[in-house]
Amino acid sequence: MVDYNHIFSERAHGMKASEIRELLKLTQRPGIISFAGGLPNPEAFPTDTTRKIVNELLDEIPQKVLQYGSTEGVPELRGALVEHMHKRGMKIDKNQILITHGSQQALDLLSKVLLDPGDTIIVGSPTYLGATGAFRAFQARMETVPVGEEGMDMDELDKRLEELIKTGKKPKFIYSVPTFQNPSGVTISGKNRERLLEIAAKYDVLIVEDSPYSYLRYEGEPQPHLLSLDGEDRVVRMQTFSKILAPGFRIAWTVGPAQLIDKMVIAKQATDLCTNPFGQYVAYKYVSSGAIDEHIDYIKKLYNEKRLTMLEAMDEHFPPEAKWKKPLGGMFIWVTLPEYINTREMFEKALQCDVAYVVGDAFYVENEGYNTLRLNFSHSSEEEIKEGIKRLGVVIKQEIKEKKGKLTEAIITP
Ligand code: PMP
Ligand code: G9A
Repeated sequence: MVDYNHIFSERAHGMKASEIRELLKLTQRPGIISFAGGLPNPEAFPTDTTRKIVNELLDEIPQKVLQYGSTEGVPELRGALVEHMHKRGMKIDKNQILITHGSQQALDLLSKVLLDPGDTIIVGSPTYLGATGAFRAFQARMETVPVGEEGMDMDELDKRLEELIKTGKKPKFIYSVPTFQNPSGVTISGKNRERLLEIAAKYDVLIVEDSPYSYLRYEGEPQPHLLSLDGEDRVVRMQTFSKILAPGFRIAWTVGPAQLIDKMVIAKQATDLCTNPFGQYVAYKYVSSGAIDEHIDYIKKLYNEKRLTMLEAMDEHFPPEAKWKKPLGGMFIWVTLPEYINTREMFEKALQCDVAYVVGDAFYVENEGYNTLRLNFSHSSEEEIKEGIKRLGVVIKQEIKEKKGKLTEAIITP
């Protein structure tokens, strides 16, 4: 038999399976209540409107929707997105937009055109594991900066950049999910957004603004997008239809300096030629008719109710040792347990009680966060949220009791 381990590239050896993707297989088991994957609620899929749009497209332009499209994306969707972004304070041209198969592909293409093996980049601690998976596949050296209640720690970022540059390891970019971050739910404050742009300019590094959740705000005032604050072609912004329409279409858009977008287009030619035109035309109809805005209003209402239900259930069932912050938007609640708890060890026990979460350490590049976990509140029904949080509350209380007992034993009997 062939031993592939001797044949795989160095790059392939460095790749790591996504914990979320692996968990998805596990949590599809009947009876399990999963707060793991960041999945939209199936109730939120606009099937009637989509059916109508699909019929219209097949009647009106079958020769376009079933044909190959241009690598940049179909012109109608790119045009509609330019207008959509203008209305939200982002003045961009059509040649600054690339349509990709999800933002995940944009992260991959961006890495493909910017990263050589061993290049340094900066990511938050914690940060989105799908992004670190893409960066790792291109053999990036990831330096981390702590993410606190106001997002990335700007003093630490400034210090770290200075040190890295002094030692000849200038980062290519800073990767950030500035609004309702996955996994922590935190948003970078207005003051810190300006500071981030200043720091990036001071050290001349790019900023990757990955923003799938900015439209899902349930409370508080919107913060300016990093792209709107940028006057130097320093920011590349990613948005996706996955969380506001349906991830099944796999349609997202990246906006950035034309020079960078052009290179990503060439990289995409070698990857998949073009993003699926059928899905792009559906997305175009949603954007150009304004149906997307109506749909966003609908899901915001739905997800807000689920968020409040989960928070209320957590207040009722979680012990005082568990800590979390109320997220003002997005899809996640980030929980920190006492330091003597390992959520990876506890995961097996949760599964036995038919409830799942994502272990927090999966969102850290370095060995950290073993006492944290991420809960998704968008996917489950209200009933599942109440029941699942009750089950998880029992698991957490039991784990604390057990581990605390062991800790006391160890202190008493040295
Ligand atoms: N970035 C972040 C921060 C995400 O949370 C996700 C999805 N969970 C993605 C990118 C990828 O989204 P998609 O490929 O579905 O557009
Ligand atoms: O299904 C996926 O991998 C997308 C979800 C991401 C997440 O749970 O953060």
